[in-house]
Amino acid sequence: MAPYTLMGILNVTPDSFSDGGRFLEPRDALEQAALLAGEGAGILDVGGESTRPGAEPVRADEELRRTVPVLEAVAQAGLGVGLSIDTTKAVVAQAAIEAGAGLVNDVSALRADPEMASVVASSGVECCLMHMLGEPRTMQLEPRYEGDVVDEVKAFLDERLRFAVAAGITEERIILDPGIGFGKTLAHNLALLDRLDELCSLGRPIMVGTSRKRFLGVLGARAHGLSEPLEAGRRLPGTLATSVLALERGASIFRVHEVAPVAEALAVATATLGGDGG
Ligand code: HH2
Repeated sequence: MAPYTLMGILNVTPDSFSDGGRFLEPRDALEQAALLAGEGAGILDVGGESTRPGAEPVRADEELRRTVPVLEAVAQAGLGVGLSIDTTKAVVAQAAIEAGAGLVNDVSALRADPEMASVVASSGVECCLMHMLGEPRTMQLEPRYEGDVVDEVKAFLDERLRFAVAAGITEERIILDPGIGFGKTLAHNLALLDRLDELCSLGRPIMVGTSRKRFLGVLGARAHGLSEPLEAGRRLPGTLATSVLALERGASIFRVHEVAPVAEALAVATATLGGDGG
C-alpha cells in the first residue's frame, strides 16, 4: 500500500483557474470522476466555489446546486473512492455529507462559518484545515508575514487544530494543509515546501496542493527563459517536482488535477526512497 493518498480535483465551477467550466454538467463531472478514480485517486474533492486569487464569493444556493447532484451521482456510481467537499459553508458541508462526502475540505479552517465546526463534529466526517492569509478576493495583493512564514503557518495550524478539537472534532479526523498559493508569494510557497517537515511535528497528516498553481508557471517560465508565466496547462512538470519534494518532506495527501502522472512520480519517488520498492 502506498503511504500516501491522491486527491483528485473536481471543480464544478465556471471560473476555476485551470479547469473552470469543464465539468459543470453532471454527466461531464461523472466522466471526470471515473477517469480520476481509474488513475488512482483515493479521494475526489468536489468544489462549487473557486478560491483562485480575485474570485468573487458564490451564494450557498448556487454552490449547493452545483455540487450536490455531482456528489450524489459519483456516490451512486460506486467508483470506490472517498468523497470530499471543498467548501467554507456549513449548509453546503451538511448537504454534501448527506450526499456521501466523508471529508470536509475547508480552506478557511473553520473560520468562515460559525456553524461549520459543529456540522463536522456531529457528523463524524474528516476535515482538512488549511492556512490562508486574508481571503481569496484580495489574498495575493502583497501578502506579508510579520516574521518567518513557516513558523506563522505552523502556529496558525496548531491553533486551528486545538480549536477544532475543542469544538468536538476528534484529532484523528483532522488533516492540515499549509495552503500553497493562498496569500503567499513565490518565496513563501517555496519556504513552506522546503520546510514542510516542520509541519509534520503537529502530529497530523499533511496535505499539499501545488497542482498547476501560478508560482509553478513563474518558475517554469524562468526555466525556459520566458518572461510570462507558463499557462496552467503547462504546469505539470512543476506539479510533479513539488509533489515529489513534498512527499520526501512528509506530506501524505496530494490534491491534484492530473492523477496518473502524479501517481507515477510518487511511486517512483517512494521506491527510490526505499519505502515501497517491491
Ligand atoms: N487549493 C485550491 C482549492 N482548494 N484546498 C486545499 N486543502 N488545499 C489547496 O491547496 C487548495 C484547496 C485551489 O485550486 P483549484 O481548486 O484548482 O482552483 P479554484 O480554487 O480556482 O477552483
